[in-house]
Amino acid sequence: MWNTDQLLSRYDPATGTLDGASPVERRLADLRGCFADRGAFDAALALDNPVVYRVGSVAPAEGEGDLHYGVGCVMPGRIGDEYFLTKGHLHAWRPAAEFYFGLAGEGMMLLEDESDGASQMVPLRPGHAVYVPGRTAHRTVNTGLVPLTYLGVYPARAGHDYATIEHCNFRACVVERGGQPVLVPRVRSGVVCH
Ligand code: PAN
Ligand code: ZN
Repeated sequence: MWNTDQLLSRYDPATGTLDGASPVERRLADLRGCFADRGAFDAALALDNPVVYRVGSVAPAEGEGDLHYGVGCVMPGRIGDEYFLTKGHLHAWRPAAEFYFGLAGEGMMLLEDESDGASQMVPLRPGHAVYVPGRTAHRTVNTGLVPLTYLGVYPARAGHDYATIEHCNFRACVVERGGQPVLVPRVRSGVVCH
């Protein structure tokens, strides 16, 4: 029998955190190479190294069929015209899908199909359930003025492959145009992967 502490984790809307979760904090300096405009990135980092996002993950069990979950919180902000974002990843076990649920704020999920490279953005807001299929790179983008908070649930065996994205980055990015988020091809890159 499991005890209640293993089964229950409480979300605190005031802090955007789950109790019992192991927290990871990513600051601007941790996101080198993620933003399209490297000049704007270097200029921003010269001034400050703010927290861009936090994620707290819960791993109740590791067996086949088990689930892990986490709450992410991305701060509002931009580098040039590109909104603050998470590193993004593919799942190491490629068939692993993920379920996202928006809790607070407003943003987009940036998705990229590994098989054909097609990019898509899907709105993520409170009450939105977003299905991230397997074999799909995913990144969360805060397009609003307050922290974007969301729940993600994924197979325990999914694992995180950050290296593929660190090497090539996403093919598209979410930028502000006339006050609205739009999806555009990423142009300023030092690495040609695609
Ligand atoms: C999420 C992410 C979370 C942080 O829980 O881990 O949004 O993004 P990065 O992992 O890309 O830094 C998830 O997709 N887990 O699989
Ligand atoms: Zn994931």
